Amino acid sequence: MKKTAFITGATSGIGRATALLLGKNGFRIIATGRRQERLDELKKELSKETEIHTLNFDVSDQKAVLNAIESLPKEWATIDLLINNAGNAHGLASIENGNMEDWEAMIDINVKGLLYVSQPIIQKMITQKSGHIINIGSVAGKEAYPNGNVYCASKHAVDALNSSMRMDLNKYGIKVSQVAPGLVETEFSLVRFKGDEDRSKSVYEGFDALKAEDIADLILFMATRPAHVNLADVLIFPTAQAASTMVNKS
Ligand code: NDP
Ligand code: 8X3
Repeated sequence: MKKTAFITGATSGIGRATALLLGKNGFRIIATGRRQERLDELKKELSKETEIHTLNFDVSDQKAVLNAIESLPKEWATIDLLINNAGNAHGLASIENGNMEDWEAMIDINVKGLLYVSQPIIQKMITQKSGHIINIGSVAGKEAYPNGNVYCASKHAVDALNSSMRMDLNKYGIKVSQVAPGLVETEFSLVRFKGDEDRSKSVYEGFDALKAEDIADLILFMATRPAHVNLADVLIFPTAQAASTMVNKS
């Protein structure tokens, strides 16, 4: 029987690439996000390969998260793999100039949203006596960088939650893993720079950035290891990157 993967932020970038790859490799997909037209498009594309169910909710709205998970039809009630991927950076500013709305958004989405989604799904996994959670952290959760302040803090929180969750869920046999990527060319910088395409493009110029598909490959590998193997925490960089602030641009 196919396993079911619940992927947050499947409308773009890493989440979308992961939905497509897992769907082509034996998983049924529950794809979530806020942009309905993107969910519909993904459903159309993926239904040729596997069963797909979509849910439209904002991860930072706890009621909406609970309602969406409760609304799952019986045949979608068992979740084997949760990929906590939804998230973004909002702004890049020195701490004294930071925008409070951006700060709230990053904490509400990247940290609280991850918790809101995880708890009801963890309850299901405990009842099922199995499950795997893959949290999408970042190199920004391993080392801070100038102007990254609140985004880095939110990803450091994901890093801490990943470790602590793994300890808390150890007694239930539930795997908890993190993927911590460096620079991946997605809509990430477009969101960070509020739609400024030139500024967003310049982040990935002069070197070969990771592609969303590279992260999807890694997630598929992690999700298909034997039951006794857990890749607990994987930092993945483009070859040109050695640290948050060190990229070899020629
Ligand atoms: P994208 O901007 O391409 O994708 C972000 C996804 O998150 C979208 O599907 C978006 O869907 C979803 N999302 C954002 N806010 C919310 C919300 N409030 N509620 C529900 N869904 C939301 O970026 P990436 O694919 O790059 O980002 C995915 C993850 O990877 C993030 O957690 C990011 O921090 C992390 N990451 C990215 C790196 C990079 O360099 N790109 C590097 C390291 C980590 P929608 O707008 O439809 O709701
Ligand atoms: C995204 C990578 O370096 O832009 O988490 O913060 S970075």
